[in-house]
Amino acid sequence: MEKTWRWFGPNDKITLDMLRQIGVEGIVTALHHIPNGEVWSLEEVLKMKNFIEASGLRWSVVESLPVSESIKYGGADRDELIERYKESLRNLGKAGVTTICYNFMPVLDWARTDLDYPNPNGTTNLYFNLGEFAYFDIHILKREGAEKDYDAETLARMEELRKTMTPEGEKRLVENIIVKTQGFVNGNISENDLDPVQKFRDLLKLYDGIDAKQLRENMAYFLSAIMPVCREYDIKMCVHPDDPPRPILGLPRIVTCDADIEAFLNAVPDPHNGLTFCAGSLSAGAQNDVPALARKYADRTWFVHLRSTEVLPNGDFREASHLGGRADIVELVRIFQRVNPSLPMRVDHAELMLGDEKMGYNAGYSFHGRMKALGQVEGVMAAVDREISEEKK
Ligand code: DNO
Repeated sequence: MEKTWRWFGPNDKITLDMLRQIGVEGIVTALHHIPNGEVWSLEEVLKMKNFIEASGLRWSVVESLPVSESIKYGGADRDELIERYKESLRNLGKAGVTTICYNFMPVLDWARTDLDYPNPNGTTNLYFNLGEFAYFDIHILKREGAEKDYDAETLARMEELRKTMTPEGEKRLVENIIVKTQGFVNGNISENDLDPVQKFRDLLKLYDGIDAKQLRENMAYFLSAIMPVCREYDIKMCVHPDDPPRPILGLPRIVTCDADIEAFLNAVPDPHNGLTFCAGSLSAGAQNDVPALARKYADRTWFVHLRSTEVLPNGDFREASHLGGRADIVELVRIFQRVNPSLPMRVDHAELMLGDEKMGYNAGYSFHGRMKALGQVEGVMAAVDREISEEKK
C-alpha cells in the first residue's frame, strides 16, 4: 500500500519536509480554507497540488470533499449543491487528483467524549465514554426522548456521573463532542461559535422525520448524480464509515456494518462508488468482523485508514495500539496488499506522546504518535511483502 499521511495544509505545524523524512509517500488533504458547499476552483486545486509536489510528494487522496447537510437531508437547494460538488470533482479530475473521501454522517462527523484519556504508559489518546455521551445528550443537549436511546446500565452510569459533574466538566464535553473534533474537518461547528449547543440543536432539527431509509435514498440520489463526472475523470469516490458505527443523538447512520456497505454499493453499482475502509471506525462496532469485511469489500475499497479500537463491555471504546485491538491490522495488510499494492493507506488517531500534547495538534492527529504507528505498519507491510514473495517461489 502507498504510505500516506493526513496533512492539514500549509499552516499545519507538521511540514511536508518532515513527512518526507519519515517515509511518507503521498499526502491526504483538502482545501480546508474553502467553506463547505463552495466550488473548489481548478486554480486552487492546482495551487495545492503544486505545493505538495514541490516537496517531492504527491496529492494522493482528498479527505474530504465535504457533502453539504442539505444534500444529506434532501433540502430544497440540494440539486444546486450537487452541481457545485460536480464542478469541484471536475476540477480535481482535470488536475489528476482522483481519489475522493467523503462521509454521509448527518450533522456530526466523528464523535469522542475524551481527547486525552491517559494510557498506562503515560501517553494519552481519544476515548468514547457512553455514560458521558448520554449525559451530553440528556442533560446538556436536552434532546426530547433521548433517555429511550440508552439502556438501564448506561443511564445508571450517567446518574453517577451527574453527582460529580461541574460546569467545567460540561464545557469540556461540549468542546470534545461538538467543537474540537468537528471544526478542523470542515464541520458545522467551529471554535468561534458563541453558542455551539444551540447551533447544534438547530442542525439536528433539519433531520426531523429523516430515517435511515430516507437517508439511504438521499445518498443514492447524490451518488447517481455525480457518477457521470466520476466516470469521465475516473474519480474513485470512497465513503468513510460512520464513527462510531451506530445511530447517535437520534440521527440515522447508514454506513456501519456489512449490510449497510452492501446496500450502498448495490444501490449505485458502479466501481467509482466505493469505500474508505476505516478499520478503526468499523472495529468500534462489536457486530463487525473487520478482516471479514476487508475480504468481502477489498475490490471496492479505494482508500484505507489503519487504526484499531478496543470495545468495552459497557459500550465505551478506546483507540488501541496499531498492532492490537479488534481491527487485526496484520491481517488487513495481508488482504489489501495482495489485492492492490498501491492502494493509499494512512494511519489514524494515534497517541499523544513525547511532547505532542504541547503542540495543539488537531484531535487524533499527533506527530510522534502517528510516526510510531506508521513505523509499526511499515514493519507489518515488510513482513507481508516477504510472505507474498515466498508464496510466489
Ligand atoms: C476523523 C476522520 C473523519 C473523516 C471524515 C471523512 O478522524 O477520520 O473526520 O475524515 O469522516 O469524510
